Amino acid sequence: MFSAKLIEILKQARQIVVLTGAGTSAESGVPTFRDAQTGLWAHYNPAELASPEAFKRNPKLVWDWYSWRRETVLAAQPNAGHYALVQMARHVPNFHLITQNVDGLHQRAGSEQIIELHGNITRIRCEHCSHTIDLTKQNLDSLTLSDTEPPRCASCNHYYRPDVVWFGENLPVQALQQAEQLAQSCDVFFSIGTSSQVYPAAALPLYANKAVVIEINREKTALTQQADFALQGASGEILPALVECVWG
Ligand code: BJW
Ligand code: ZN
Repeated sequence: MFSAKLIEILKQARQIVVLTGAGTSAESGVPTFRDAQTGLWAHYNPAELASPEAFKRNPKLVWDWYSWRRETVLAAQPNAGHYALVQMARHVPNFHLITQNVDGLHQRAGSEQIIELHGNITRIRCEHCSHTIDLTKQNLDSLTLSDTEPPRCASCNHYYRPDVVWFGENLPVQALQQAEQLAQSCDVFFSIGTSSQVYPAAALPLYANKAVVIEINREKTALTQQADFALQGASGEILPALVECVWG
């Protein structure tokens, strides 16, 4: 299933960096970003809801979209692809996981020291004073909920918003710098389940100029042509098979 050359490269690898995107969680039942528009939300364009302008225009609409997605995420379980990355980390001297995902499923699978580039949907933060609430630890019911607007911060009365990075907003500076440095120094760079359309994350494989770049995706993407190896298929199937083949 995998070429002997690929297996040898991975066996020799000293520093692996993995960048994941929404496709990694698809087999957990979490819709990918561009598919997050089913049912009630079919008429909305995700790219237009994930912006500060949308929240300003219609805070309750954006709040409700995220509440709906948060429920899906909290009910989902990590899949075989998430667990395979936990295994991979145990076999490689230097392993780093960078994710664009906001669902926290890598953490729940047991991956450690994850670099989150786009925040986390299970946290909310005050849009003004940044007071943050982790909704995996505290229930939303503890806030005053209204039918017409998002909950308001107890200390400054501004709205809470999801603690994620919207289009037009800067990524967390330290996380991005660390991700760029890791990409520059690694010998193998995986890009898994991402359409490679959203910057600056999509540029990370370009920083990995000393590395063998391996893509795992169901479809061809903007990166496929430049990748050294493009493994086409579901990450929940390919990753466990690859880890077993190389380190099993
Ligand atoms: C499977 C699978 C299976 C399915 N197995 N695979 C340079 C050039 C052009 C534009 C820009 C640029 N620099 C910045 C910009 C603007 C913008 C941008 O990139 N726009 C592009 C769309 C053109 N970037 C930004 O605004 C960023 N901020 C920034 O750069 O600030 C400075 C600045 C501002 C303004 C101008 C210039 C500079 C912020 C980006 C924040 C992204 N946030 C989101 C929302 C997070 C919260 C939420 O979830 O609601 O993050 S957008 C969305 O995209 C989300 C994702 O993390 C991110 C990436 O998506 P991903 O993961 O790739 O998912 P999909 O759905 O696109 O693809 C899924 C893939 O999985 C597909 O390929 C499937 O085939 C595959 N798949 N099942 C394997 N089982
Ligand atoms: Zn506040």
